[in-house]
Amino acid sequence: MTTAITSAGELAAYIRQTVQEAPITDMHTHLYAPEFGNHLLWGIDELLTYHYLVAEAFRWTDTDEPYEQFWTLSKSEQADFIWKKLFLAHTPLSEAASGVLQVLHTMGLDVGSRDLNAYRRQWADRSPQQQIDAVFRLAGVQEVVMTNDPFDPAERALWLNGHGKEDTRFHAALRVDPLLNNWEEAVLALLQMGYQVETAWTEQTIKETQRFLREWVLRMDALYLAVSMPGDFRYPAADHRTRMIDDVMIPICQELDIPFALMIGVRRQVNPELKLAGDMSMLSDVSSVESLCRKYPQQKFLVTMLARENQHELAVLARKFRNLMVFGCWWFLNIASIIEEMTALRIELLGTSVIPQHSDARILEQLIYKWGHSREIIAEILIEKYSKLQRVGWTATREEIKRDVDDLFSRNFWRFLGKSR
Ligand code: FIX
Ligand code: ZN
Repeated sequence: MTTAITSAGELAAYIRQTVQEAPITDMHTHLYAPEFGNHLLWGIDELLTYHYLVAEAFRWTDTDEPYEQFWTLSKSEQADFIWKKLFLAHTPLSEAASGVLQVLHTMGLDVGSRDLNAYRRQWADRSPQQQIDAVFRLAGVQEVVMTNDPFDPAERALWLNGHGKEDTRFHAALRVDPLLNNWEEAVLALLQMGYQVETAWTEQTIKETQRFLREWVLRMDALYLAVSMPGDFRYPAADHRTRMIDDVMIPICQELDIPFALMIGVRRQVNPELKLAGDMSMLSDVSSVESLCRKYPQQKFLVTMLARENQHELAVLARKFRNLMVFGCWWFLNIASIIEEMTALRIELLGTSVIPQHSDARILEQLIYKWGHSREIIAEILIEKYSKLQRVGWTATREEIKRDVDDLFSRNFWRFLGKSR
């Protein structure tokens, strides 16, 4: 029995409810399963010292105040500093600052008290597992994909000791930026790990780097291979990146049948004094992604770009290549005004064949506000689009709306991986 919705008000209400209840697969985060120990960041002090807020707090310091003064503080002292600067001395209007308050509110805390120590006491007797269960429930997140780095000795040791796959809500993605962006350093690390490589691009180096990727994809059961690159990435080019992509990464992704995720447009460490907060965005070259999609029509590419100015061209490119799946409103784009702009243009150009959002959460509780704001914005855009159809006599059924929403928030990702959900 189909259940078409004929009234505009009923349609809007049903879409809001369906989006609010949609189970989410968050396909790019910096979260870790509990067995990764301190790699998993959670709690109010971690929320307040999120690198987005560090950057914003420094804007309220005098130019003669040494950055080092902040970095020598303890985690809770850093959180106190940021709380004073961004929440008490100034109103927390920014996306990242207001997000902290959204988390406190959703967790049922008394936001109006403005009592940071009272908030801290709320976390005092919680375990990571309990907090993961609570936050996943509050955020409506079902599964997340981690960002797993075998070049990080601490994480590498956990995987080599058989950890990493105990909590099935956490999936792995193999992240290998050094292979593309810092080959000299990567060679030293690969040699230490027992791979017989050298800086020169020899047959043996190619084979051994392939072996590295193959072994780690299989060890992690990685859903995709991921790299981030600066906007000056060009493909094809007579350079190391093209050789690494052509000779190593694509062959392994093809052999193991996994997508290749490209996150393009970051200019790392423009202000190293800010540490993790010191990265910048830059324009990217969409035609390089076009060349990759055309050269490798069987290879699936998950692509997100960091510059707002690239979004329309990237969405148009996705119309040309079915092996290209654009995803997320990445990093500096994950703000209400741009999520709205990007989601509208993507749906207008691609319909529902897109992954509109990922959270990029670094701290567990961020899932609550990052998905809270995205659900609201995406729902309003869908209401406008379905209402337009209703006005000309196309009445989507409840089942069709739920199908479309589940595609956007989860199934498009799994289908692109070739795994049903
Ligand atoms: O390269 C990435 O995965 C970026 O998302 C991070 O480097 C960045 O710090 C971040 O977390 C942005 O949201
Ligand atoms: Zn990220």
